[in-house]
Amino acid sequence: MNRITDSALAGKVTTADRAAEHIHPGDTVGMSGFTGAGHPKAVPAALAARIKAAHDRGEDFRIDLLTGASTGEEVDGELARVDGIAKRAPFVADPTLRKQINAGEVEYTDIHLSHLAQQVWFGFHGNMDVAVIEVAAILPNGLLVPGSSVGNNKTWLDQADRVILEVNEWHPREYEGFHDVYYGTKLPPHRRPIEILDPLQRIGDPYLRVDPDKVVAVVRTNAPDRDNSFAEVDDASRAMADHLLDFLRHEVSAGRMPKNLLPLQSGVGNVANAVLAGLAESEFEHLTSYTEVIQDNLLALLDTGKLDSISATSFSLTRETAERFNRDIESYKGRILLRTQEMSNHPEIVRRLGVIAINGMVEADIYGHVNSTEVNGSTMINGIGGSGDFARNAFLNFFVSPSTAKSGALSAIVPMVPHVDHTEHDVQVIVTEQGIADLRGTAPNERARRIIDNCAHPDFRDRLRDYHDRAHAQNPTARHAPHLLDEALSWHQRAAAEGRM
Ligand code: 0RQ
Repeated sequence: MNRITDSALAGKVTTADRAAEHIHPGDTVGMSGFTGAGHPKAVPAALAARIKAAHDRGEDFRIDLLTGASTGEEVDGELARVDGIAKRAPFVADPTLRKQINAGEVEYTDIHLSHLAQQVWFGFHGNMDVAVIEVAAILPNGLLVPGSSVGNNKTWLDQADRVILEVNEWHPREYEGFHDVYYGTKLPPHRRPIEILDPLQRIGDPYLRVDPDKVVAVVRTNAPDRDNSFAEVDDASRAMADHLLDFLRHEVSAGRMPKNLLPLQSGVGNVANAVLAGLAESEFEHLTSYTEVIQDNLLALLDTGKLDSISATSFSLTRETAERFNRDIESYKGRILLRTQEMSNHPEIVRRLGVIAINGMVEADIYGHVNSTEVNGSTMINGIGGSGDFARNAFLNFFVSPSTAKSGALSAIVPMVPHVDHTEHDVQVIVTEQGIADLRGTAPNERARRIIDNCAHPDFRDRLRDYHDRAHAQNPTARHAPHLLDEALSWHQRAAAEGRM
């Protein structure tokens, strides 16, 4: 089937090398891509070759790169390997780029995923020179059928001076009808309410739009998205999933939640995957999901009939599941909606729908502050992603992690986190394989008791209790959330000195 039915844009089809010539040193480039889905597959490599050639000639050539979330080897990997990225936002998962960020060679701005598009509209990130956007098809009059993610593509297409489109035939043409792109966003003080009252409610168009005059090149590709593999569900993940499901049962029996729960958001990672697997075997029915990414087990929940609908901004599937989805795509129509990430993660909607947010963490402290991003307060892992968008505005939020890291050498419950992503004001329930700490309505000292008793690993419990007791004893006039600052910080230094980091 012809994927480009607009004759003007069909006339702009060219090679990736020619397309990449439209990207210049110092440009701010907005690329499509979210959790390894829907990123451009050809132009970034051609750009990387151009950058390498410039560096070989002794010339400077780096770009500032904005995307939806993480991309794939073809974007961050290719560009990082030629030292082609000066600044990056809002999320990373590529090992080479992570290394460069942690070596201080790339400036990384870690931003809530719902914030970046509006910050670009506000002018906080300067002018966007070029957008490189992957789509499934180009229709007449600048209408575009998106593929496996929407992310920030609407904003990049609106804001960029020049646009390069990649039409990837790996995405089924039948994607038409799976998307909802909201074109009603205005800037403050003219904003209107976003009236999504149900996860599958449409408020926008099924298409992205582009001004055809801005399109400088169209490139045809046929390449798969990233293969997002998962570890098998292990005992610790299964235990965390069991604790969490029991907690939800308790909430239903206490009358705080309907029998089919409230719309679910699950973060990326193995624990989230295990929770979804647990739900598939549970008694819960007619579930819904208002989330950011669709992982294998979320799709599996839809297949079992336990889940009625999913609103998200992107897929993040294993290759095998992605290929099966592509074959059976028609059977999912009307049950899955992909929105812009401004809408999938929108605080107003998350709060209105009463989302149940489940996200991973690196560590939590005894008072309930959560670190999701920086090991030892300094070494970036991925970024905050959408966890803050959902957690702060959720009806109920969970932060989950094994109680120890590095084969049991490090406690994931610490006296004071060395970096805070989610504060004590936001965090409601902490889950480890040891148990669950319900922090709702508690003051700091009660939180400390619950977190240490229920969530800390037995190997570390006494040390944490001793810390809390001594902090209490030594601070007679500061007992709201008592700390021994030198000792709290040296907890991490000691771990490093003992070779446990
Ligand atoms: O490092 O690979 O070098 O050993 O941190 O840890 O065990 O792979 O953890 O896959 O569950 O991810 C918070 C990173 C957890 C994730 C985080 C080290 C550990 C390893 C990763 P190594 P694991 P998971 C919406 C939701 C933010 C974004 C988000 C995340 C590495 O959940 O990125 O929530 N969250 N998005 O060894 C020292 C500890 C440690 C530790 C782990 N206590 N101390 N190192 N590590 N715990 C979706 C999106 O936004 C797309």
